[in-house]
Amino acid sequence: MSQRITIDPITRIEGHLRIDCEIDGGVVTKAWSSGTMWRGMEEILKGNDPRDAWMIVQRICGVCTSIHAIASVRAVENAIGAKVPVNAQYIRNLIIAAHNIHDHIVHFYQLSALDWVDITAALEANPQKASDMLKGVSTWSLNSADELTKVQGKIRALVASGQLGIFANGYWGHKAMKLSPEVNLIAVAHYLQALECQRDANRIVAILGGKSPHIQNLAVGGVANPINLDAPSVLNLERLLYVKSFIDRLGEFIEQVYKVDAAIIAAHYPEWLALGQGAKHYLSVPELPTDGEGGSFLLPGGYIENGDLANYRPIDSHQDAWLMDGIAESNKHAWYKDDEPLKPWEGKTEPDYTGWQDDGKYSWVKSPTFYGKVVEVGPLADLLVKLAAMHPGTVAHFKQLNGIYQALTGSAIKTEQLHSTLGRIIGRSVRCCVLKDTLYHQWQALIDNIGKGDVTAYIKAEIPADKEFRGVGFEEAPRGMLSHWVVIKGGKIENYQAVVPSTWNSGPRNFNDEPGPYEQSLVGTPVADPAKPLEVVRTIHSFDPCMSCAVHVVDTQSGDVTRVKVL
Ligand code: NFE
Ligand code: MG
Repeated sequence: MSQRITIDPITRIEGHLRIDCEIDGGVVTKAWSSGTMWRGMEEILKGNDPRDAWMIVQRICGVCTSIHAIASVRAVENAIGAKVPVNAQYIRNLIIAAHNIHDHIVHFYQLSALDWVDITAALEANPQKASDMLKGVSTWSLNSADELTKVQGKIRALVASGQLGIFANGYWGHKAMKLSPEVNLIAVAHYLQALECQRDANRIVAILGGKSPHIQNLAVGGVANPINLDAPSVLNLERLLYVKSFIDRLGEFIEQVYKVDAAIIAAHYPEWLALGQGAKHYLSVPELPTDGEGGSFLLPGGYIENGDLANYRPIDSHQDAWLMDGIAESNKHAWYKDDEPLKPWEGKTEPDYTGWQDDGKYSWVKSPTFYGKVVEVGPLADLLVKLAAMHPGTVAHFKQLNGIYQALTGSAIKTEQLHSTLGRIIGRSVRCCVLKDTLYHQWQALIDNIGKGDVTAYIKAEIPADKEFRGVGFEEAPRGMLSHWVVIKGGKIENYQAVVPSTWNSGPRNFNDEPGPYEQSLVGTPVADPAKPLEVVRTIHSFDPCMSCAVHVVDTQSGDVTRVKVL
């Protein structure tokens, strides 16, 4: 007899996500992913100066704020052919890298670790034994027995108080939890230390961007940071050295803690290398442009079909016509009209709420496709594409992580095993290492360029009112490929669509009734206790859902949207 479970809401994510599963014989046989929250940004953008759009659209999300802002200025710059000074690219790149690192650290430790770590079991650990386990793989000073003893004391006090606070409502003691008490203790210690380190990443964003979340320093045509190494109150040497101090601290945490922990978690749950496979088609875009035209990038992008890395197709530019032509969104199973796929510049967002229909409409998230295919975006796509491209940093960091895994398990992770729940977790850790390297690189590039006497960070961009423009801004965001599409007429915004990473991954069945990546990834997952579906949550969390991004609904044309009543 099959059984239906509904998890609503999924917690430790951003926004409102409902997951339904049909379970038969202890295994998920069918799944539905539904964005249950309606938002509307549309009327605000309509008729605005395109140069202001970034400030508005970064309110799509409080998590990946600067990401939307940068995608937006890129879209407008692309539309009008604006050049961007290299200093501005470097400053934006530092913000992108720091922001992504922040996001990944928070995901691994604060949002998903508790799916694998049993906090209360850490009480049985021997702190000295735990500390000894890390000798040889990590030089992190806070792995000492003293430090771990202190952390154990904190947990003991929490448990004794009967109020687990931030650790309340976990699946403690669940059969699917497999870490030893010592590894649980290490993970809790790093959970707490990560709260400090993620702040360092955000400080980099705040110093360069004016504040975080929601940076203030962008402009179509560059950035608004006045550069003068010797003057007060501008981007000067003191501030740049301050940024560097945070890069150094972050770098150590990522190398000595995050990379090691990702390998240790994987080594204790190797069965999750065979579970959670999503769409098996992967898309990512090149990121961190190093010239004013956006023609060369530090990190490669590409497309992989059917998981076949040998047939990977590189994407070298954000203006790649093949990339742009392949993207469409459809609404057959989403609560909007226009079931047929539409290209983003022609995209519409007219609501059509029907209530939940298993075989009809059941989500506010649209279904994006690439040449008609359901594709996964995000850290796993990013990892596979970069491995296929033989990106040296990615290859080296993955090898190192895999070395720790192999030392613990006796065998190495094979590339084919990365199409999995653990593949996403490993992908994020490797990506964090790579981005940390780019922080050093871009910081030095900025210093060197300013040292040559170039302090230009902005070139004023004019938008002629007598022409119509179309532009697209791509970005490799923490959850994957993001694109903003703008149509400009009479100097004002005529249409604006964002095709967002979590929309790609959390989308419902598409116009061919093919399930989206979340939905595909759940089929075949064993569920030990349907009343505590920890296994389902593990895989969904591995995508790091952000539903306010996924259901942003940015459309400037349909006035109807503001009159709809939801649920
Ligand atoms: Ni709201 Fe986002 C990222 C974007 S979304 S977090 O990363 O773009 O899916
Ligand atoms: Mg959209």
